[in-house]
Amino acid sequence: FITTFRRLCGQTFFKHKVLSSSGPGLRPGTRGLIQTTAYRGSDQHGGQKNKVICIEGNIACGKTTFLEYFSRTSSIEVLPEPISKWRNVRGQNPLALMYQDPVRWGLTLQTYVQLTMMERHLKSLAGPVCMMERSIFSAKYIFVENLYRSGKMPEVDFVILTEWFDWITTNLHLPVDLIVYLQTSPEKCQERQIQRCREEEKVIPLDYLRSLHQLYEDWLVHQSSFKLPAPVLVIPADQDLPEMLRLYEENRDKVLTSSNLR
Ligand code: DCM
Ligand code: MG
Repeated sequence: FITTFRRLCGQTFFKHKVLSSSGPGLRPGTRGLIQTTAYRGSDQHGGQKNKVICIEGNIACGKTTFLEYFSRTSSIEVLPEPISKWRNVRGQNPLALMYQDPVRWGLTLQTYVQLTMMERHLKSLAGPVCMMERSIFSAKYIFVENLYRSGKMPEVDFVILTEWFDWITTNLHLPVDLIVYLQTSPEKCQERQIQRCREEEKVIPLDYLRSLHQLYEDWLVHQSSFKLPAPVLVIPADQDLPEMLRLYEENRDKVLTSSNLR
């Protein structure tokens, strides 16, 4: 099975020997899933390793603008968050449900976020250089953590999401080369979030943005909470658009060359 898989994909996503038929939860049927995913290996780009850059930051901090800028001005592939899926999965809107009643629907949304972000990471390996919006890591360390700490996620839901997350990150190879943190004040995010006017987000209070901000700062700046999957480049992002574009340009080489770190 491992041989077939390697031949098909040119790379091992599974870190350990879990691909043997006795591996944890991987029945022979798993092979079908892998066969249908045409992901190429991270070391299959003319002998060059592919590079994955994750753009992180609070809600409405300007990640999309950053992604669009690099998409327009470079040849790298860009993978935005799969938010259209979170707003519509077979006619259901788990994002709206989560904002309406986080205690009831937090697990529902975050289970789906975890699945779709895992897909994004696997897709990012099709490189050669790929920039993705957020990551499976911030989904867990920021959003799930925040729901749990604020008492809006029951312990059993948190534990189950954690088990899933640990299994995925232990058994799948989801490499990240660089994290770009767009650092904003919660007040600026609120201003931008009100401007963009996404229906589901109308109920977000400033305190919610403040909690997410603190979790982001502890993770990426103080580096005191959770393990970092990659080095971090911090870009202050409170300025208005022309100044932000200038800063992106100024950081362009750092973003594109420090992704050579892995
Ligand atoms: N979101 C969430 N949980 C996650 C990731 C995102 O609830 N793990 C929400 C926050 C925002 C929206 O999805 O409402 C993403 O928008 P943005 O990219 O501006 O943060
Ligand atoms: Mg976004």
